[in-house]
Amino acid sequence: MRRAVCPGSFDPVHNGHVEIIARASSLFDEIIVAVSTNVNKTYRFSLEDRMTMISETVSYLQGITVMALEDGLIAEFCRDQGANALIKGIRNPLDVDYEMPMATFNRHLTGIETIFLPTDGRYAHVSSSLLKEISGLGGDISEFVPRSVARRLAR
Ligand code: COD
Repeated sequence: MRRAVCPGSFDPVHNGHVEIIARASSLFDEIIVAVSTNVNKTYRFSLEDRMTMISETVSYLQGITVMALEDGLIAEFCRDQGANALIKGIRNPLDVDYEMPMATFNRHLTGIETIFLPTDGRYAHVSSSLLKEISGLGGDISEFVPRSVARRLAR
């Protein structure tokens, strides 16, 4: 059984995330979407809401489990879950610069390998923080988020 972890804040999940999760699920038997609960971070959506939005969105895919990523090392989470790889979506060179040292540290910590999947061009400019800002100012972001997310953002 090949298992990979897709970690993130997912505050909220958007179509760029979903596309990466879907592509990862075609490469592995099982994907754990690990939703971060960093106590030093302020989230717009509760952990429960972030997990619900992901579960609703990826329900059409087989072999996806959504879990909370309790505070701690992602490398240890992967080891505890018996995962073979960590999956990260890459939008641009800045993402590579940010992710490379973490990938190296994570491999050093527990041997977990990181696989980088390049984003689909449609989502290279998309981030949760920009979507929150634009929707908060009345902009239309419906093209970039699942329906359940658009509804919650509009509230
Ligand atoms: N297209 C494709 N991929 C995307 C897009 C997009 N438009 N937007 C984001 N992504 C990717 C990101 O690159 C990331 O891989 C994933 O989707 C999640 O993105 P976010 O923004 O929801 O999540 P982040 O970046 O806030 O998540 C950070 C983690 C929780 C992964 C990170 O903080 C972590 O690993 N924490 C665990 C603590 C730890 O072990 N620290 C030591 C590391 S060495």
